[in-house]
Amino acid sequence: MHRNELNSVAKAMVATGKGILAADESTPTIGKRFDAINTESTEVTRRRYREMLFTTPGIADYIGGVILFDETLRQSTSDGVPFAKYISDLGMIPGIKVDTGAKPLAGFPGETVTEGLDGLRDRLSEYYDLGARFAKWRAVINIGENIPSDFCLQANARALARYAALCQEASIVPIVEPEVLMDGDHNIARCEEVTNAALDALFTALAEHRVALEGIILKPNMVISGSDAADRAGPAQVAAATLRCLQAHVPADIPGIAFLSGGQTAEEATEHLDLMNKAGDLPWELSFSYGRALQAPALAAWQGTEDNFGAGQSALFKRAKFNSLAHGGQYETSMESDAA
Ligand code: 5MM
Repeated sequence: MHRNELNSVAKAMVATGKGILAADESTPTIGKRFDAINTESTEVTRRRYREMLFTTPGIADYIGGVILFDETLRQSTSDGVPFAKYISDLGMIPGIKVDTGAKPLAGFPGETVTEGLDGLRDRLSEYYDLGARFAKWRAVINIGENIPSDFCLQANARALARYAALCQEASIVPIVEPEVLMDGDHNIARCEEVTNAALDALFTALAEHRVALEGIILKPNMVISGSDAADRAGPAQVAAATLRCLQAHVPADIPGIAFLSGGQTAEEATEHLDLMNKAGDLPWELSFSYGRALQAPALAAWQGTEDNFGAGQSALFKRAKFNSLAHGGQYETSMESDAA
């Protein structure tokens, strides 16, 4: 695929008012989500839950791309339409998580490196045939005493860049996700310092690996206080620090930035995105690629029962709509109670 075709797909994923639904939980992760609502995780229940999300009436007005897990990409709706076809017929773009998870980095206690490069060229070719037009790879960076090490940032940045180059070779747009975790009691300044270093390593590696920046989507964390920090920074500070960090590192060639939510509440994730978009002219689309911040209310409403299928869809619709408004800087926190 030529660079301009990759660019067209990337732009469509984060077009005005649109964002990405991250529904690519691996089997262990979706198992934890289902445990929390006392629902058994089986191939059947996982398929039905994902069907609830994707068939939400009106969802395609707010969602440009849906990230799937391998199992889901091979599943179909109750009417027998493959999910990838169902999603693209609605005008959304199907994507696939291709990493095989963050594994302990040997010799570096407390740090991880994401695996999945072996055989990736062949897997990408199969995923393209199954309908995927973008992919996702998530690096996980932990903040702690004396970590992250520079070596960990470099190892993860190089893996992300090798993955991105392979995706573009296969005519697939890579979502590049270097996640600095919120876990810990660090302050927002420490998160900013580590996010700056992670983005610096990433863009150096992307250049070295000759990745076409106009054909990727960046999926970063927001710059935010640790979840156990004593005095957590407020929304205005989060928005300002995140924009400062992105403006210092992300070239204007990138068509879009789509944040992960990382453990923020659904409402926080929407408000932060909105404040950044209200701040003014930005060189890239600033959108969302939320997993928990889109799905947590839907899971809570669904509770694993058919009776609540519609309630789950309504909960997802509300978050998708509010995040769409936030992408345009047109969300107000008062809308949360108005819509209750
Ligand atoms: C949806 O969760 C994704 C898959 O996680 P595992 O590989 O651990 O099962 C995850 O990568 C997600 O796409 C991103 O972290 C963004 O999700 P959040 O919940 O942080 O918005």
